Amino acid sequence: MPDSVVITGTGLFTPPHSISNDELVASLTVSATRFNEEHAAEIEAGTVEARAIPDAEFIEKASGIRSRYVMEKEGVLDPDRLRPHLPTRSEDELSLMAEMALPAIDEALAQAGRRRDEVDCIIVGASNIQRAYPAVAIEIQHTIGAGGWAYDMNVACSSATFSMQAAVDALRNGSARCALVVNPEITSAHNNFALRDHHFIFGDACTVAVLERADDAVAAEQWEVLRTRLETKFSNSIRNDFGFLNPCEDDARDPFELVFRQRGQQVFKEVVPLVVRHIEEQLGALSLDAAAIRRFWLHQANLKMNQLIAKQVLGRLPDETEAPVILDRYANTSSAGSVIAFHLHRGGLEAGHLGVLCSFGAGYSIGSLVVRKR
Ligand code: CO8
Repeated sequence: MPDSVVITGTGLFTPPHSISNDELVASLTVSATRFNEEHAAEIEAGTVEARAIPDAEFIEKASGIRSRYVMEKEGVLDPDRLRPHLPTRSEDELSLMAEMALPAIDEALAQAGRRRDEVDCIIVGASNIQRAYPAVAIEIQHTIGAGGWAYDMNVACSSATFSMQAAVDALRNGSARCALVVNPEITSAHNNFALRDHHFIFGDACTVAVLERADDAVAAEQWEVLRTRLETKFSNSIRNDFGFLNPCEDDARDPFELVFRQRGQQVFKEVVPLVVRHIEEQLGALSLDAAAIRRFWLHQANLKMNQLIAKQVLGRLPDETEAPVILDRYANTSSAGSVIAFHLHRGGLEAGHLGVLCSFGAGYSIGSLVVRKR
């Protein structure tokens, strides 16, 4: 097929610091206990709400998460701070998001058998971009000596699949020949670690995928994109109000009250049926039965959620090779999650085998690709 597009390589940057549930719970326990002692009188009078004490057992049971990687650990675990130390960089220094992307880009390009200067399209997709402009994607393009064009986009946890569809479209219409989809997620900087309901959910990572026209591809391993599908449906159940209007608002709000928040149970209930229907329609359009799919690389937010989605799509519980789990070690890395699963768990599949890469999250947004190993 002349307009066939293939994924020819993937790369992963895993930050150097891991935080276990026990470590996270210990620091928030100190912080919450201290707060409650300091505000004992107001709490007693009912004018201040006591802070809840977290529980490591709850976290693993409710989510399947055991640990997460972060760009900086000491600040997150400091009970007086509860957020990473990320020193200000000058304009002459590489931005943090570009820096974490470089090792993943090189790994992905090596798999694809491509040089940095052969890239002519870079799309950075993430749930938060560290500045409005110049685009981090353009900074990466400049740093690696790529040609063509680059831009940033944000569709929260679905940023990877949405940017992959954009890359597929660009390759098919001839506006690019070698596209990089880069998903640098520094979730630790937009999570409120003081909130018991949210402090355990996220982790940092960066993934990269190389996409090319099948005619051009030289990689030893290639995954043909049979179909992409994107879907959005407005919801306030996952929200982040941090933005450029904040300093102009008349009622100033604490920046850490503005970052990520969600109604987790509602998200779970509403998103599972949407994703199941999305995958069924995606497979239906290709006249494929779910039984034909060897692997589901799903968004990594919650283990029970993924088991339920896979169970409803397959009609039975998946085994661990069919719907690989990486959230136990990485937690929810937003858009990077399903790509990490694809990167680490696509071994053992043979030519002709089919898989589905699917992400879902804030917006709501759902994106998926059906791929076939060549
Ligand atoms: N320790 C002890 N108890 C806790 C803790 C904790 N750490 N956290 C909550 N509890 C308590 C609650 O307060 C509640 O207490 P009570 O019954 O007294 O009210 C009780 O435990 C039960 O809480 P929940 O009902 O919230 O527990 P759930 O079983 O629903 O599990 C989950 C919570 C794990 C969050 C679950 O609801 C879930 O995973 N839902 C799906 C969420 C999801 O997929 N979200 C997608 C978000 S990602 C995205 O798209 C945004 C991208 C932006 C990235 C932003 C990066 C920062």
